Amino acid sequence: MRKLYLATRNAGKVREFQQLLAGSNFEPVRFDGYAEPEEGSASYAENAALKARALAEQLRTAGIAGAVLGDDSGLEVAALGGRPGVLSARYGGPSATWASRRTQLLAEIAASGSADRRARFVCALAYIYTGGSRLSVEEHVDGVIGERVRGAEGFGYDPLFVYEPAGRTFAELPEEEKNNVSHRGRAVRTLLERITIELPRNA
Ligand code: ITT
Repeated sequence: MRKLYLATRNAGKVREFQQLLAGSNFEPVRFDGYAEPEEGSASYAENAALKARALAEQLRTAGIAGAVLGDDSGLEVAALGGRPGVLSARYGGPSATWASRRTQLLAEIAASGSADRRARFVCALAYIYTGGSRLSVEEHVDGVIGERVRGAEGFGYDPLFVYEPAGRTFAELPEEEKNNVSHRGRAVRTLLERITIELPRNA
């Protein structure tokens, strides 16, 4: 079992990684001293790499060897031209709460006058092994924005994101069902495949 240090301060992501990596060769762990870097606005991939590189550097300084995983994700809403996208965590400004972000998003969609409810969650992962190997993957899942919030599972925008094949929001699905189809679930499975195929043993 190899330790995989998670470059995130988001408890919802950590829970999902724990479930998604169960049964793999990786044991997901947090590093208490993780200081998150300032995120950019160019791309999910760049932000995921920024987070992974920052934690890899902090682990090196602490004399800890281990693989590192960075996640940058976001919600793209068609009626808003793909916003909030890479800026999803910053939507609504620094004092916003999750309830206020969700309310604001519904209000913005209503104000857009568009009847288009399509949306997409995107997840980029950046994997760094201390030996220097790097991999990045990006996956997404399509859905629609509900008329109101529904469900108490998950985190963030989940109560607004209706996964149409299930007819329920991500916050109404048990964690395992969300992970089977979500952007993060898909990205983790793609990454694990690529680690097996492309990297030398133990990288
Ligand atoms: P870290 O940077 O510490 O990982 P963060 O919350 O700042 O945590 P991001 O910069 O990747 O994460 O921002 C992604 C935003 O999109 C964030 O506000 C999440 O809550 C939201 N988001 C990402 N994945 C989600 C999911 O599976 N369900 C609901 N919301 C999600």
